Amino acid sequence: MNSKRTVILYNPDAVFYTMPLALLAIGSYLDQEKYSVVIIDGRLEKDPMIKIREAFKADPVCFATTVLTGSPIKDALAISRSVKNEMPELPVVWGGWHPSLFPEQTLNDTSVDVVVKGQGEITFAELVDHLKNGISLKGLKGICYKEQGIYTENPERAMVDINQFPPFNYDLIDVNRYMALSGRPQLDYISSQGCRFRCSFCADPFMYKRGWYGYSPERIGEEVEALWKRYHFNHVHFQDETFFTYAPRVKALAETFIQRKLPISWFGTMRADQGVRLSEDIWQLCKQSGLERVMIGMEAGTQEMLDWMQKDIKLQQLYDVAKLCIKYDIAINFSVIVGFPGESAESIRQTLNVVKELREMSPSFHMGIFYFKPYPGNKIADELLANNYQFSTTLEEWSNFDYVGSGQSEWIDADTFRLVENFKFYQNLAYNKRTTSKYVFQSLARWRVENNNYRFPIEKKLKEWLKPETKLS
Ligand code: B12
Ligand code: SF4
Repeated sequence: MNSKRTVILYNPDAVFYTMPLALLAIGSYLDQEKYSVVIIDGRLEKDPMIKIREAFKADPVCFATTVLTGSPIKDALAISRSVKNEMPELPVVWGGWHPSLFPEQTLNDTSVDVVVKGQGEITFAELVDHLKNGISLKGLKGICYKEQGIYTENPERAMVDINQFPPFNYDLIDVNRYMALSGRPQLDYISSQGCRFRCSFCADPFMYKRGWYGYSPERIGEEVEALWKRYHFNHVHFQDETFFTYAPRVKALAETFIQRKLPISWFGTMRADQGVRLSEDIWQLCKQSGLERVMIGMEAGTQEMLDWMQKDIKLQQLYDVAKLCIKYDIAINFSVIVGFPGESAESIRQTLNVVKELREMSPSFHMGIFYFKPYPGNKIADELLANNYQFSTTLEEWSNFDYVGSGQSEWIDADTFRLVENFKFYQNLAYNKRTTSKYVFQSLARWRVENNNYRFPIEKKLKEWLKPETKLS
């Protein structure tokens, strides 16, 4: 008879098919001799409860799910409630970004028993052992839980170097299925955890306390090569918060990719200041090893706003890193945030002007423009709280939270909001690579953007009617 107990891990429904790396991280760290790990993904199942019920039959220790702020909460909540309903004795554990920010609110829902805060591997492994052996959760570092219905917050667990964790066991998921669904044979891989910076709109400094650990380049090279031999992907998407944190690591990684002759391209997240500091020989090596695209948080187009949000970059660095990417033929996805509390319409217009200048530099530069939405755990939120700003107080309310926001943003007047929405649409048409079939529309869009003239936006209405915008959540 199989004496292994099952641990059920659930990824809530979402609109992109990134591999469920958080679940791979905690699942791979569990003792495989003692536990069978089952990962069920709400994005892949029509009715995830069918698979969850099957797992109920395999002597489960707990049901655990990873939750981001926003719409994933809806699905995580619905599934957790069904689990509680059908198997009331099975502990339900929530981990990841949202419950780490709001452990008490999360545990206010009767369907959730335990929250794991921050880095999850060790805490979850200890938790599962405790639950399996019926040991009290008192003092178990890194968790919050309900003790006879009363909210209990245990001491925090310090983040540890991720090099001490085993490689992810990709066998726990159907890699080929994710690759097919994401539209490209790409491997999602995370090579570091945390971030050393302090941007005041971001959850990372709260979650990882400005700690950062990265796998050694040799380890990444070995793991990626072994995975490539199995799955034959042609692209590696590094999902790190700040991939380019440590230049010698980047250099050695590029060298090992070249030496291993891996026929892959790759993507990584970069800050403008990191890019500018990177020496030309490292840029060269990155390009040679397959660096295809970087993602850079531009955030705002005035030094005043960048300083206010503690981005710790200079506006000029955005142009300088753009020039380097052009030199080495590397694409950039920039991301921009508008509508910070108290941000003037003029500041937003200035940001759009910088976007235009950067986009004009290369058709392989793209821009994602988002509206600011606050959540506690950072300096901006503290200031808002001091001014009696009302944050959501329940999981249901947070599940309606939308970062991208099709509705008008709180700190933008109606005219500026319209301008931003029009700009978001026309900048793509105006600056993307010209094609014969769209040439006339692209020329018109360029004229509109250059002249800030969005009267009678027929092209936009037509496009929205023919192909509604893809949602991020
Ligand atoms: C992949 C990804 C996505 C995927 C999600 C795929 C999925 N699984 O469903 C997609 C593309 C859908 C996505 C969308 C968005 N994302 Co996103 N995304 C990421 C990214 C780049 C990687 C996540 C990841 O896999 N990390 C690797 C794992 C190993 O790390 P981890 O998640 O931190 O997990 C550890 C701990 O948190 C903990 N843990 C996590 N889950 C669990 C569960 C249990 C049970 C336990 C015990 C522990 C545990 O243990 C893990 C190991 O230590 C992160 C940034 C990052 N590098 O983490 C942003 C990030 C999570 N995304 C974020 C945001 C803001 C967004 C978007 C709004 C888009 C945008 N503008 O960036 C949307 C909308 C989200 C939504 N509401 O739907 C924020 C999250 C903020 C928040 N409060 O939730 C992050 C942190 C980026 C940032 N710094 O702003 N995202
Ligand atoms: S650099 Fe990126 S991940 Fe780090 S704090 Fe700033 S926004 Fe967050």
